[in-house]
Amino acid sequence: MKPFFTLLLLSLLVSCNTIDSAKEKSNLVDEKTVLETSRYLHPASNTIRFNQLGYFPKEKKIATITGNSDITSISIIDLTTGETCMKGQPYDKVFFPLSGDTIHQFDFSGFQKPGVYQLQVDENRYSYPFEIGEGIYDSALLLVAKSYYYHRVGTDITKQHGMKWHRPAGHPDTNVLYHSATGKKGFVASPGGWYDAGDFGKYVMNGAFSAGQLLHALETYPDLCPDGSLNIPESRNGINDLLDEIKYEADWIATMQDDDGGVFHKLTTKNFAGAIMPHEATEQRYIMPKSTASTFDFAAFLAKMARQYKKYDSNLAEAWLAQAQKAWQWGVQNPTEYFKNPADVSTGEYGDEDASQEQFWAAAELFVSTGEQTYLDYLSGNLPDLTYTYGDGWKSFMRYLGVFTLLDNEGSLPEAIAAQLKEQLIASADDLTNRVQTFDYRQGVNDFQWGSNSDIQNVAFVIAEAYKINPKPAYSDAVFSSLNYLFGHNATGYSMVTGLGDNPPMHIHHRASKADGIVEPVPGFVCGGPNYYKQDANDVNYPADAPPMKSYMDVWESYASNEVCLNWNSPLPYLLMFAIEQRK
Ligand code: G3I
Ligand code: 9MR
Repeated sequence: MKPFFTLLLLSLLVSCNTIDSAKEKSNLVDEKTVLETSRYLHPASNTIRFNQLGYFPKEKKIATITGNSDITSISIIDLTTGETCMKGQPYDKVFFPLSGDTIHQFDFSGFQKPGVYQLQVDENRYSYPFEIGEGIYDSALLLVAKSYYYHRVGTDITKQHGMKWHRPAGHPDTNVLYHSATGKKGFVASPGGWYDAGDFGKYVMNGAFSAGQLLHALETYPDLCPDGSLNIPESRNGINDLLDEIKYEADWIATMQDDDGGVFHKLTTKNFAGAIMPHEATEQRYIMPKSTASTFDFAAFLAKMARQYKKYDSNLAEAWLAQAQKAWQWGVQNPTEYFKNPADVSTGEYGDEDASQEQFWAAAELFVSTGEQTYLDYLSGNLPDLTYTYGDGWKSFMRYLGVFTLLDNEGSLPEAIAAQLKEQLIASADDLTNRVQTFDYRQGVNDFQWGSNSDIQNVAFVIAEAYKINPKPAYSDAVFSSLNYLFGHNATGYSMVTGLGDNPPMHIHHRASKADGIVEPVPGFVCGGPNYYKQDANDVNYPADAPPMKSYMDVWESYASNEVCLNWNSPLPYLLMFAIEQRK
């Protein structure tokens, strides 16, 4: 039976809101919590799709039953009593074009009694067990936020904090060589930070962006990952644990600035390593050339971080802010330094040939952190278009981050700008909500690209921000249904997050998970998800003619659908926090 941790949370869940409860919460993120297995009353079939973490009592609840058979009745069985507590009728069959399935749906929104249940379809088909309750996301939030700890570079992942996934430190990065394409010579130290993904690279583009999304969660919901909640080395140091974790990345990113203010694009080997543990990957690492996009991205993140950190260490916060301002100046003077991999390098490129979004985000954070007119002038003349396009991930979600920061600080903006941004954000959210309501499993995406799971979350992120301006139920429903997709209400039957739900990915493209000899992958990671373009090498056996929503394989070989990555995890703490706040 696969590991999961849905049911065991029932007796353990605690309020996520107070520092007083942090001690109990840290107990949740431990090995026992992750590994306990379920007690099914009836063997389950994964043809019945829904959110494997469960539902809030008052939430809309729709199960989708695949398998093309005619279904006449569905019941809800209470697992504590074994009794049938509701009988219902599915809707008529319909065809789902994105998954190629003919399905029935069953709406049990009216059933609101907290408990643990299985759905019974006709005589002998049963779903995974599921919970109805207000605590369904509390521990999931902590596990997902904690996943960044496992990405830490240059430090032991200890048994105390890493549980069974403890491992020796990898990549001290104290002797990193300047690649000749930088025009510089010699070695430099650039230690720490997070691994980007399944690979061991450190990329400013994606690191700063992901940290920015996490910081936005922290700014919006400052109390939901308090000190002591994540069981990381800094727990109990008087600082919010999520902020401590982000600082680990900030300390590395701050080392990536050249003397002239420009920021080096990445720190990687020339080629990807094999499937080995971090400490076994000892190839020479290089600092790669500077880029405009990374420089603005760096400026945005450090300017944002400075605001959060100043109450703990004002000197450090000031130093970061000064670095951010210097980066801004370099970016303005060097607007078209687009990064391309040097000829002898094949690690991730993270290229961006239009740095205007990074610049907008940087201007927004710098303006809010300094109040200086220069930044406001830039913002006023460069308000972005907020029409959402798929693939709006690390490259272009940055403009939204800028807008969110500005609207969170509306008081410092000229009224006309605030009004225009709000109007555009609402228009974007309305469009996206309409997409959610239209597409098969009620997810906001119908073009499934590399990292589609992040696209789905980013759509929900925009909608959740619009909810701040106009708290209408259609918006919160759309966010919830995106979470439902992620945790199992989808065409694959997987919960897309390791260690969460009854059927999570087990063979992610993550080198440590592949090489550590432990059956369960490192927990709390969102995998990339269905990718219709299937850009893997030719050794992945997707189902024949896999339709878009089924272009996913839980195998190590599928880096194009089953890798994990900083920016695929980073919207999730925010979305879970949104949900937790809406649970009543
Ligand atoms: O947007 C186009 C779409 O219009 C087109 O129809 C489709 C088919 O050709 O391609 C789409 O672009 C793809 C893009 O991802 C967005 O989906 C590119 O082909 C594809 O090559 C690109 O993949 C990127 C991948 O690196 C390969 O470079 C991913 O965005 C990016 O997230 C991923 O990032 C990697 C890092 O390089 C290294 N670390 C791991 C990380 C995650 O896999
Ligand atoms: O493992 C690599 C993964 O981390 C990257 O995101 C991906 C795309 O750049 O590439 C993977 O490496 C593969 C390489 O591109 C082609 N040969 C097989 C490698 C995976 O084992």
